[in-house]
Amino acid sequence: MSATDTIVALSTPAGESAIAVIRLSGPACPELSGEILGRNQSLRPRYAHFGNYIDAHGSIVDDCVFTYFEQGKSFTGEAMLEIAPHGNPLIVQKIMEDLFARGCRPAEPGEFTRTAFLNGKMDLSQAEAVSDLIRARSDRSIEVAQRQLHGSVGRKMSELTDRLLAVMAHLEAYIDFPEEDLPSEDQAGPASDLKSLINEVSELIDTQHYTSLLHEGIKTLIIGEPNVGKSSLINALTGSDRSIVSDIPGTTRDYISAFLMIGPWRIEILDTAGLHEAGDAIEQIGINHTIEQAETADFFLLVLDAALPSPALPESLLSRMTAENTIVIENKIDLPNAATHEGFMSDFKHVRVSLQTNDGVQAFRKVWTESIESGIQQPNSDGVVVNARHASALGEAKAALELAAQKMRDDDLSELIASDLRDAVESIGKVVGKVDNERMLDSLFKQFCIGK
Ligand SMILES: Nc1nc2c(ncn2[C@@H]2O[C@H](COP(=O)(O)OP(=O)(O)OP(=O)(O)O)[C@@H](O)[C@H]2O)c(=O)[nH]1
Ligand SMILES: [Mg+2]
Repeated sequence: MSATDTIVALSTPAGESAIAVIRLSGPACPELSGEILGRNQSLRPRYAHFGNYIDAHGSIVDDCVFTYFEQGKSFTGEAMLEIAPHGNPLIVQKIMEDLFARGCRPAEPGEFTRTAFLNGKMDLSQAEAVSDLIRARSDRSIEVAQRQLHGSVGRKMSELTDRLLAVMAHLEAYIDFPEEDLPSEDQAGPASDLKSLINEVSELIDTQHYTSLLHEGIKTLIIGEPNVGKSSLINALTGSDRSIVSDIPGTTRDYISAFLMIGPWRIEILDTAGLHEAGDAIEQIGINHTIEQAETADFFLLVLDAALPSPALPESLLSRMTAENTIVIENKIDLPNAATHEGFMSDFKHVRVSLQTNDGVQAFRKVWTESIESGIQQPNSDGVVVNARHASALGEAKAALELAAQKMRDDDLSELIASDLRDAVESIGKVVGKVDNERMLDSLFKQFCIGK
C-alpha cells in the first residue's frame, strides 16, 4: 500500500444482516468523513455520528453510523473511517462503488492488519493473533489468541533477547580485553545462562504441539470390536445421526469424522471400523485405516460391550494407548448380563455407560474433560505458546545457541561465540517480525480475511 492509497473493505460477512461495517484506512479518510455526510469538515474523531450517506451525485444511499479515527490513533495507525449502514448487500455495494469512484481501492486480505504491523502498531505475533482470534473455535484457543494479541509472545521474545544480550555483553569483555584472564566464575556465568536459555527455547518450541491441538482439534479415535456401540457414541456426542448404527457387525467400514466441544477443548472425533479378524477385504481396508489414524491420534476412546468378553486388540494399537490418553468405555450396561470389566486394562480409566438409555454419559464427559486437562501437556504458567512459524525461527535460534555453547566449551574465540549469539538474536527477532522479508509477509497476510 502506498502512502497515498486509501483502502476500503466490507468487514462484516457478506449477505443480509442487521448492520454491516465498511472500513476505510488511508489519507483520504479525514476529507471523506465530511464529504459523504455533506459537510465541509471532517468528523470529530472517536465519536459515533448518525447521518445520511450522500453519494458523489448527491443522492442519499442510507442512514448510517459513522466513526472516524485520526491518524496515529487507529487500528492501522492511519486515518480510518467506519461506516455502518443497514446490512443490505445492495446498499453495501452502492457505498463501496461510490467510495471506489471517489478514489479508494479494495483492500487486500489482511491489509488493515498488515498496515498496523508496518506502522508499528503491533508486532508480527500480535498480527497473527488477530487472525487466530477470528478463527478460534474453542475457549482455550480464544484465550491463547487473546494473550498473544496482548503481546505475550512479543514480551517473551524481548525477555529472551535481553538475556542473550547480557551474555553477549559479558563476552564483549573477553573481546575488548583478550589479554586479561577472566576469573573462572565469570566463565561459568555465561555458560550456565546460555544453557538455561537453550532449555527455555526448547520448551517454547515444544508448545507448538499445544497450538496445533488447539487449532486442529484434539484428534480422538473411537475404537473397539464390531457392534459394541462406537457409532452410537459419536452420534450421542455430536447429537446427530452422523454415523450409521445397526445391529449388523461391521456396519462402519471406514472412518467418519466430526468436530465437537468437550469443555473448553475442540475435538476432532473419528468413528472407525470395528476391529476383528476381518471377514472381507473391504473390512480389512477399514481396519488398516483405523491403525493408520491411530498413528497420529492424540486420544483414544476404547468402547467395549459390557455383556461380552473383553476384547483383544492389535498390538499396533495397544502400543499407542496409555493410561493418560485413553478411556475405556464399558457400554450397554443396560443389558441384563452386563458385567464389569475393571480387570481389563486395569491401569486405564474406565467409565460405564448405556448409549441406549444415556446412563453414565454425563459422567463420562466429565472424566473425559479431566483426562484431557491432565493428559495434554499444557504450556508453562506464563502461558506463552508458539505457532509453527515461531517454532521454526526459534529452532534456528536454538541451533545458533547450541553452536555458541559448544564453542564456549571448546574455549573458542569470543568473537566466534558472539557471532553465533547475534545469529540467535536475529532468529528470535523473526518471531515478532524484526526482519525485512516481503515474501514472508505476503504469504502470512494472504491467509487473513478481507476487511481485517
Ligand atoms: N442394549 C444396548 N444396545 C446398544 C447400546 N449402544 C448401542 N447399542 C446397539 O448396538 C448395536 C451396534 O451399535 P453401533 O453403534 O452400530 O456399533 P458399532 O460399534 O459402530 O458397530 P460397527 O460399526 O459394526 O463396528 C446397535 O444395534 C445399537 O443400537 C447400549 O447402550 N445398549
Ligand atoms: Mg459403527
